[in-house]
Amino acid sequence: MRNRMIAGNWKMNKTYVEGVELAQGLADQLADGTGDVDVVVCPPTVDLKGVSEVIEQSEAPFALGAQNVYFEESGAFTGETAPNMLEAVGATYCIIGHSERRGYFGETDEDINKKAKVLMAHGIVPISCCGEPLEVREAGTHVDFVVNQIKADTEGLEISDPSKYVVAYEPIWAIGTGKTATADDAQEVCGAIRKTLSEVFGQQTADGIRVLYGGSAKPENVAGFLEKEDVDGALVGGASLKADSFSAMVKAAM
Ligand code: G2H
Repeated sequence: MRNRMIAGNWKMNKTYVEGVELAQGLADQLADGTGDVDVVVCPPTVDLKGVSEVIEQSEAPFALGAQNVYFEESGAFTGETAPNMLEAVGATYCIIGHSERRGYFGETDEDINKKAKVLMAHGIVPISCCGEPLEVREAGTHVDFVVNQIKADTEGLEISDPSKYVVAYEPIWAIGTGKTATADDAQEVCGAIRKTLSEVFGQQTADGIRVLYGGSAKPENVAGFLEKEDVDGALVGGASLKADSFSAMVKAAM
C-alpha cells in the first residue's frame, strides 16, 4: 500500500519572506490534516530554514524538501550544498535529476545516481526525476528512454524501505508549457517505471515506491492522473506557488 504524495517544486521562485508567507498560507489551509497524503514543499535553498521554522511552529502536516544537493560531503565546491547541510535545516526530501538540472546544468545519470546514494546515506528521501524530450516522444521511443534513465539512476542503490525512494516522471514537453500529458500517457510510462523497478529491486519493493507524475499538473487535472494504477501523486511546479491551488491538489488526492 502506497500513500499518495503531492510535492511542490517552487523552482527559482519566492524570496525568503515570500517563501515563509507561502508556507504559512499552506499551513493554515492544511491545518485540518492531509489524511494519508504525504505533502512535501521544495523551496529554493535560501528559503529552507524559514520554511522549516514554519513547519516546526505550526506542526503543519507537510515535509520539507530541497531542489538539489551535491554528492560530496564537504569541501571546495563553491556554490554547492552538502547533504548534511540539508539535514541540519530539517529537509527530509530532495529532488534530484530534474530535467532543468539535466538540461541547463549538464547533470548526468551518473551524477543523479551519486546524489541518490549520498542522500539515502543521510536519511533524506530522493525524489528522482526522469522524462523524455519532445523528439523522443515523437519518435515513439519514450518508454525505452525512461527505462534506461531509471536503470542508470538506480544502479547499485539499496532500498530497504520503499517509502524512502520516490520517482517522478516528468515528460519534458509538458513542463511549464501548459501541454499536459494525458492520464493514459502518464500511466504508460509510470507502469513501465514500476516494472523496471521490480526487475531491479524485486516486486515487493517496486510496489512500495511512489511514482509521481509532473508536468503542468494543476487542480483541474490532478484527479485524472491519480485514478491511474501506477500514478501515486504529483510533482507540481507552477501550481505549487499559490497556497490555494496547491492545497486544492492535496485535497483532491485525499
Ligand atoms: C515540472 C513541474 C514540477 P510544472 O517541472 O517539477 O513543473 O508543474 O510547472 O510543469
